Amino acid sequence: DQQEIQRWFDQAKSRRVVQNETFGAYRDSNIIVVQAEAFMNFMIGKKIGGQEITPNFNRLMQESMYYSNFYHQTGQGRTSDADFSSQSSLHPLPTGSVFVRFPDHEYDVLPSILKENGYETGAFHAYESSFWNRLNMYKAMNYDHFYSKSDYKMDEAIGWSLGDKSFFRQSLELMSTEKQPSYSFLITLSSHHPYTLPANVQELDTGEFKGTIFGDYLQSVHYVDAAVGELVEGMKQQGIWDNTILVFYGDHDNSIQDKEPYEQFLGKSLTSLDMSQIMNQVPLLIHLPDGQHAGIFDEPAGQLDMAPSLLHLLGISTESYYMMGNNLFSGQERFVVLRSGAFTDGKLYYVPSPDSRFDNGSCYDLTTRKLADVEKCKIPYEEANKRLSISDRVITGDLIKLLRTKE
Ligand code: GP9
Repeated sequence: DQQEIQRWFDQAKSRRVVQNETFGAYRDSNIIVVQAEAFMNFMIGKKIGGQEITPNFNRLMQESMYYSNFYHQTGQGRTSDADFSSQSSLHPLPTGSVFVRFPDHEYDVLPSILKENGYETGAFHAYESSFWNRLNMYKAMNYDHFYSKSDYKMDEAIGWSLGDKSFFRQSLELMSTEKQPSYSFLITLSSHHPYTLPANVQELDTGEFKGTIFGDYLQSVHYVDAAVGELVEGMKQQGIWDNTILVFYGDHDNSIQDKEPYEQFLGKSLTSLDMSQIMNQVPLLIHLPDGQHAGIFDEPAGQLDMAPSLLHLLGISTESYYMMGNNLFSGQERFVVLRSGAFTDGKLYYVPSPDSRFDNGSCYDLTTRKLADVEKCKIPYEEANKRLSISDRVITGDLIKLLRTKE
């Protein structure tokens, strides 16, 4: 069992660890990662009544790497799963949250690795520190600081807590006291379900969606987008724009499952494949300090890919780490497995059936966007399940510690 797991990680390493021109190209840059609440991909670049939903994101996209086929890989642990997968490059669990169930097990996580490499590290989230067991988990992840609700002045009340505009402004102030290079992980909250914003911050005319949860969702995303615009301005004023890698991604879907508002918004009828992609895709944006490598990248990618990719840019080898995600800068083909057992390699897209029987699942050909013979998905299906099972065994059995002693 352990040998099989070790063999899988060795193969993953040979795909991931690459010395090319981007390896170390941004050595010692500061990093700010923004994990945005329920921030999905379908409304990026879209307008309603002539008004852009995400004008700031769209502008930033021009000088950033935008991953248009990026998937969240979360399960029942929702925001905490997105956090766990992005920092550890392992899958979340099939039930519950790793943060709650196994905070004391060993993982190769970004804050801890960066701290070992001379970074000052901080997690920022203006909510109760105990939620999702963050206080314990962030200690275990070796963050130098965890700034939670009590570290912020509640000067802008939105939804569950502080509005994201104030959250970003105050987070930048807190960051300015840290030594560089620094790693800052910011978790937003204003676009949390049920998405109701105070009237004075509603700046989007949601037209036909006014008074619906879908309209409220677009409204809240528009507010978060404005906050992101202010964050970028704040970073420029603070003099850190040119020496910081800014990463922005959505944590998970908005829980609005009903197909109709999406069809109405996008102006077309949607297939099951379209809906599955809409509900599982979140945007990923990477802005490099010199604005290089900007463009739209449509090969599949997922949250597990963040840690190995950032470490590659910083020139920190991931050779000794137990990570499962792709290195987005390796030039290798990518395979993305979702917690539900769905997967894609960019050519095929498989959706499991509720009874989990392989043949009852749907295997789509992404070129025709039509159903293909399910047998076409057989080999990647086995690989996807192997990955989920290895990840589960590593997490629940605290295997990283054990595997490392046997190296
Ligand atoms: C609360 C926030 C919400 O701290 O992270 O988490 P969610 O309910 O989206 O998982």
